[in-house]
Amino acid sequence: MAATSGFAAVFAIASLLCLTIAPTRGALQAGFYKGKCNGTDVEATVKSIVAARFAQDRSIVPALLRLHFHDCFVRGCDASILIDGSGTEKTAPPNLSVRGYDLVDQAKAQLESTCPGVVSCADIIAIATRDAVVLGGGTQYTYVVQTGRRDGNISLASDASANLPGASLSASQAIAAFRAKGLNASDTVLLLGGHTVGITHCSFILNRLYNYNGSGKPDPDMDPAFVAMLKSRCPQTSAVDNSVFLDNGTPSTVDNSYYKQLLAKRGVLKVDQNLAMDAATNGTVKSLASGSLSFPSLFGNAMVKMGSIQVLTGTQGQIRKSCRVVNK
Ligand code: HEM
Ligand SMILES: *[C@@H]1O[C@H](CO)[C@@H](O)[C@H](O)[C@H]1NC(C)=O
Ligand SMILES: *[C@@H]1O[C@H](CO)[C@@H](O)[C@H](O)[C@H]1NC(C)=O
Ligand SMILES: *[C@@H]1O[C@H](CO)[C@@H](O)[C@H](O)[C@H]1NC(C)=O
Ligand SMILES: *[C@@H]1O[C@H](CO)[C@@H](O)[C@H](O)[C@H]1NC(C)=O
Ligand SMILES: *[C@@H]1O[C@H](CO)[C@@H](O)[C@H](O)[C@H]1NC(C)=O
Ligand SMILES: CC(=O)N[C@H]1CO[C@H](CO)[C@@H](O)[C@@H]1O
Repeated sequence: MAATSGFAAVFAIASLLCLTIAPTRGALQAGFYKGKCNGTDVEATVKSIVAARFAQDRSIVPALLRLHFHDCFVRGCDASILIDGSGTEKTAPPNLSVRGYDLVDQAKAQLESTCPGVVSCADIIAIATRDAVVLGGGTQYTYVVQTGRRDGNISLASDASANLPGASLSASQAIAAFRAKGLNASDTVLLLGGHTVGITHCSFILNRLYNYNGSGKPDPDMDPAFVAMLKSRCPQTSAVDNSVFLDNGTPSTVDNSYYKQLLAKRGVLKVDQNLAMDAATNGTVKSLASGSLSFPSLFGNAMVKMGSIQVLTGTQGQIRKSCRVVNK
């Protein structure tokens, strides 16, 4: 009895401490903003802004996908990548050409005007990315985006350099990098499928085209005709760092073409091609290429999982007024 009530007392005190000291931590949920913005439909507001941009520039799809990935892998999906200033995440070398900041600003400005202080920048990124994926791939790519994230107030370039995976990782290194974020091997293959759209700069692949492993020759794991095509876009020495598509089947459509390219040895980054060469991932690549695993339905699940990495919820963090600046 004494033990029970002693336990109860300790429990009560612990609960009280949690309520008063620790920030409350809720889970992400579908439709978190329903009823929280008077008449404003938050998701519809973001969607119309993404649709207007997409009508002018389809490359908003890869821009937002990569922005969301870089945000989530560094300190969790807390919009820390958006913070301006010297030494913040976006100034780190791996940020190279991360885009989409202006679209997030536009959505934030509109939401602040109708619903001030309520919608996090981290949720704007997640919602906008989902909308972009559907515009780029069609309605079969629809997924229910989870919301309720709060914004972080720390952004360090050193975190970006430490957490973002390199372009030449082996499949097992890529799996390990994703496992460190709570994602498994299937998620790794599915999420690298984000490379179904967008570009890479030549600097990430010059070694594969001209001097693989110091051999003075191209990477033998790349189709020779494909090497020749990429060389024409990516001269060995050039004043400008050109770009090439990541998926040379259907470069600007969200679809399973990326996996078909890998099976044809037309993977552009080494990490992409490695997925088709390693026994830990090649089965998944084949199934996604053939359609026996459905990329349209599984990609959204993996995106939801990526979007929940180390999120701040409840009273943690803050709702930034400007996505580029931590609130005072
Ligand atoms: C091992 C993991 C990954 C590595 C090493 C990697 C590496 C890269 C590199 C080197 C580029 C080219 C950047 C440039 O030249 O500007 C790139 C572009 C891109 N990445 Fe990844 N990435 C990874 C995972 C992901 C994931 C999980 C997603 C999204 C779900 C993603 C989406 C994109 C997109 C859409 C682009 C094109 C960006 C654009 O066209 O503006 N990547 N990635
Ligand atoms: C809702 O509208 C009321 C009255 O106009 C306003 O005072 C309040 O700040 C609004 N709330 C939100 C979350 O926008
Ligand atoms: C990865 O996790 C998903 C659920 O999040 C699950 O459906 C899938 O089977 C897992 N894959 C592996 C290889 O464990
Ligand atoms: C290239 O070098 C890496 C690391 O030294 C090695 O694991 C890989 O097998 C080599 N690949 C080829 C095609 O020579
Ligand atoms: C995957 O690669 C391994 C090793 O190269 C090979 O033994 C296996 O048959 C491949 N699996 C598929 C589904 O291609
Ligand atoms: C930053 O966030 C932490 C909690 O995540 C909070 O304790 C701290 O007061 C915040 N600092 C600022 C400047 O908002
Ligand atoms: C937008 C931005 O801050 N870009 C930076 C990305 O990283 C490079 C290299 O560290 C910087 O020169 C850019 O200014």
